[in-house]
Amino acid sequence: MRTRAYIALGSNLEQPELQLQRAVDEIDSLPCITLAGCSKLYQSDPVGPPGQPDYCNAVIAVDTTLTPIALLDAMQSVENDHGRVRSERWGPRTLDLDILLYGNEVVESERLTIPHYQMHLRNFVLLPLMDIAPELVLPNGRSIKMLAAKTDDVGLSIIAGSYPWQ
Ligand code: ROI
Repeated sequence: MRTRAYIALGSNLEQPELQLQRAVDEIDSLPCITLAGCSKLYQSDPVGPPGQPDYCNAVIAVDTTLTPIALLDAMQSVENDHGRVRSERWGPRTLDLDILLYGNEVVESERLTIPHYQMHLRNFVLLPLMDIAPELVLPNGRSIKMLAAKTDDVGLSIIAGSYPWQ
């Protein structure tokens, strides 16, 4: 069975735009995953410890036959291929791939929480999601449109339109 999932991409090290472009291409080429949509490319002020570079952010939709945990493994292996080192909490990173949603499922395990626990708070997630899935509704019944209306676009700007960005 194929499930529509949404993944947030973020990078603020080593040519962030290129990191995100490459990551989308790599995810699309994985077996069991098909790219179904891609937001515009955004630049955003860092959330977390100050003094780190601005981020590039985007959100993609994928159709996959992988289970949530297998999808997490696949995303972590793409992160690792991009030289991701897990050090400081909320510190700078070459590539972050967060599973936001997996169909209408709720997952609460040691490794994985779906929906992503902070997605409703982050304009760099909600506004890219609005690009590709404005009618989306979370498992708890809250709509992306309503959540996006409650956020603002402070610190967020569009740096490229439709995919492929470069
Ligand atoms: N801040 C921004 N703007 N974008 C991100 O993708 C991002 N990712 C993170 C933290 C460190 C919380 N801050 C971020 O993981």
